[in-house]
Amino acid sequence: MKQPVRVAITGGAGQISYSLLFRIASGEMLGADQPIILHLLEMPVALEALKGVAMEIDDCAYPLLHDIVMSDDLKVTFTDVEYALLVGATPRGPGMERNDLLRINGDIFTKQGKALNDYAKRNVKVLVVGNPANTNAYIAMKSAPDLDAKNFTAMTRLDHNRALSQLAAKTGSRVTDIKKMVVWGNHSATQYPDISHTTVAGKAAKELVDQEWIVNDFIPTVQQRGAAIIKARGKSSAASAGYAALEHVRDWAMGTGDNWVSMAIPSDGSYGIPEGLIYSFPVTTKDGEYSIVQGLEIDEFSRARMDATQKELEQERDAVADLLA
Ligand code: NAX
Repeated sequence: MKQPVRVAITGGAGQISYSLLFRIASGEMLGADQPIILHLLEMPVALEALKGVAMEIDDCAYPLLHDIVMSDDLKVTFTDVEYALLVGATPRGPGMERNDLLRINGDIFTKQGKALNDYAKRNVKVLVVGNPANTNAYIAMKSAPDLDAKNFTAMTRLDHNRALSQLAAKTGSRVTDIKKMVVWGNHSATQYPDISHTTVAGKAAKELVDQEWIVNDFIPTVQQRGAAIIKARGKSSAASAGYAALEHVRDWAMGTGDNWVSMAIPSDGSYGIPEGLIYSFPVTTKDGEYSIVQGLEIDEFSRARMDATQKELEQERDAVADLLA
């Protein structure tokens, strides 16, 4: 049997964690032969609720789960962890400006980045789910100078999965028939779900749907899906977000083969995106490393949308610059 790995999840008592933790403990993220120790972080006020979640996890008697460490202390949570799923964040409250939200979460992710820098394993893989996810990941990355910047990522997998399912429904196909889906940019309403390179059962997706549907239906539906779910359910996406987080880490750790997935990662300058910006790209993964899919032709329509979401990310980055000085 392998040695257990320590997996940190922040916001352990929240609604995303309530679906995510059980699946991680069952082995769905890191494999059926990988024992796990869960490290769960919460705010002091939610520690009692977290205990309740841990009781339920205990009651599943998962064979792979060796221990659960619960704390409101960053050192306890991040010591020796190899995976860190940063889910907890302050939600946008009534009357709160976008910049206020950036700065409140900026403070949280500065501290978490520093603690990862000081206490986590050197190969720790970090996924930021808490919004604004890309910029929170940027802040954590910049606050962890001793860790490889490449190990800081943010989640656009939910957007990617939403795009797959919309296109499958439109073309009457199965999601497994769809290859080479791409989501570019920020996890926000400026994101650009792009089917220019996508195939459906081997045929170019763009030949199966018309441009009018792409512009007026597909792109806005994927961009606004989070808001549509809040409107219908009265709460934000949780189980789908938890599953996307699991898939993001699973694919990063275990490999995608030649299938493309979308991950927000520090740009290496590919496709003209400024270096270091946490921007969603199409990637493949192998042996625990991701690589950006190279050589895609970017037409004018795509470029304008990729630029718009880049601009938003640059504005977010600039709004928190002084926190990192
Ligand atoms: P909840 O409010 O249900 O849970 C968040 C939990 O985090 C709470 O229990 C809270 O006490 C805890 N928390 C807050 N600040 C913390 C801190 N500094 N340290 C430790 N714990 C802390 O939110 P939930 O629905 O679980 O969503 C979590 C985050 O995911 C939100 O920021 C949300 O906006 C974001 N999302 C991101 C998505 C993505 O695709 N990237 C999609 C889903 C989701 O909207």
